Amino acid sequence: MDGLSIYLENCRALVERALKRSVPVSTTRPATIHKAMRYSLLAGGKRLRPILTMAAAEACGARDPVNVLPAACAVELIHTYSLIHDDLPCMDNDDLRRGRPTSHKVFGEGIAVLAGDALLTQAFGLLAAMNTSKRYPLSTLILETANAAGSLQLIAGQMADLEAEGKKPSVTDVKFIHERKTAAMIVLSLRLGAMTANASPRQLKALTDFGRSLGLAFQIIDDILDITCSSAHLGKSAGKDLAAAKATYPAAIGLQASRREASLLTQKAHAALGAFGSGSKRLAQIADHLLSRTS
Ligand code: GRG
Repeated sequence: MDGLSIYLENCRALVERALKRSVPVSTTRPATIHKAMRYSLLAGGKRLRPILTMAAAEACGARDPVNVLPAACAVELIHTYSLIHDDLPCMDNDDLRRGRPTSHKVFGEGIAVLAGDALLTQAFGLLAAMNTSKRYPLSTLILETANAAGSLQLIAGQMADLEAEGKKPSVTDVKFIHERKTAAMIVLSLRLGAMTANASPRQLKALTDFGRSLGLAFQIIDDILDITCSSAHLGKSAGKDLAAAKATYPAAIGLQASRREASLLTQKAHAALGAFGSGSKRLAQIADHLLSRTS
């Protein structure tokens, strides 16, 4: 394994252990809700967002990754909630997620809604119990998170995505959706890591710029993979964007131009890291890794 693969595996192992402890065990009453929360949360997934939280903290000089784990878990809980709700019949109506039947297929719609609600709520519980750094009080971390998950960012992106279905999308519309639906949570992941590590304002701004470019590139690659890969390979339903006439980069500008755009955005992400020197090595490697990913 190369250095990055080992780093990602180590981060993932820490995150998995912390995630297992972040929600009640599945025998806790009422058992079904805790089973449903754990079913989706512990179903694998790349754990990209918590890894970014850890790598951002490291870039800002954090020595012990353990301090950042509650924030890393909080972003993964919010991400998992958004996937459960996005898969519901009233949204994207998906049967497959992280290589398994979706939450509502296993537990029914009502429990899937509640499992998402409970994960979102627990994310704020994890943040509220954190130790914070000198520059960034707890209220700042909580407000950042509420903004990124709220009706101006994550929900705004999902809302615009629903409204755009079936219409020929302009690249401006798709960018609006992707920046909110995907990039906002990636920016949040990085900012929470940076804040936990007491980042300077300059470091925080650099990581925010990095996250905006990386987040958009990540979603463009996701759009491309939806067309070029199978469901079995992705562990989620492929080909749905075209079938549902979703607002995607390939639909707006074609596959080749989308690949070029993702590559340009990755270069932009690298440029944003200029101020860090070798401290941001892992973030730079992750950006390249995401550009060339095949699942
Ligand atoms: C329902 C509030 C609400 C929001 C939904 C996250 C989302 C917004 C929709 C899910 C579908 C989608 C294409 C989201 C864009 C972000 C994205 C690419 C999610 C998948 O993230 P990965 O690839 O998934 O990191 P894993 O399973 O690896 O964590």
